[in-house]
Amino acid sequence: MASVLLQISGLVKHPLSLGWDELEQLPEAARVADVSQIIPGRQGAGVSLDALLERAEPLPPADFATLHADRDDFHVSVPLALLKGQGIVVYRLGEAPLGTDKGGPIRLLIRDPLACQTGELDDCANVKYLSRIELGHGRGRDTRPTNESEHAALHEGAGPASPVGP
Ligand SMILES: Nc1nc2c(c(=O)[nH]1)N[C@H]1C(S)=C(S)[C@@H](COP(=O)(O)O)O[C@H]1N2
Ligand SMILES: [Mo]
Repeated sequence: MASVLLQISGLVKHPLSLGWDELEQLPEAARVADVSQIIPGRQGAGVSLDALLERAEPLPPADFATLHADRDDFHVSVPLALLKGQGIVVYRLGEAPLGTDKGGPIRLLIRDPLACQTGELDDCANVKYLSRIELGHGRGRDTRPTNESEHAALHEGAGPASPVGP
């Protein structure tokens, strides 16, 4: 599978274009074999975001990571320092790629998220269909809902209650 699943770009020494094979080749220490053991109710396996960022090597002025889901134009920008130790990049379920029904092919999961809108690293930062991580200086694009009605509308649109998909 040669197609690129996730790119890491911006203020990094080594921009990365990661496909299935590159993700599979990451060492054991980078791997999370079963995300349900860490975050109850979540499924799949992946790698730590820290391991990917270590390989990309953010350059000194970089202090924000912007997580882009180009599929549905959803974006989250969080301080790099807060992400440390928190991000799991889930990309497989059993032997298969993570399905879009679970936010695949790449789903970011935060180990200890705050409730939506209570802080930087909240549930809303669990980005589905993650396609690019852009390192930058200062906050980047962030389209997370900022109030309850926006939040409800977003969930309505994404949820199974919606009669027509995007
Ligand atoms: N690409 C994308 N990721 C997204 C969203 C979205 O609309 N698009 N919604 C976010 C919000 S607001 C929340 S609360 C969580 C919900 O995901 P869950 O139902 O798996 O908990 O996904 C987040 N990730
Ligand atoms: Mo949310």
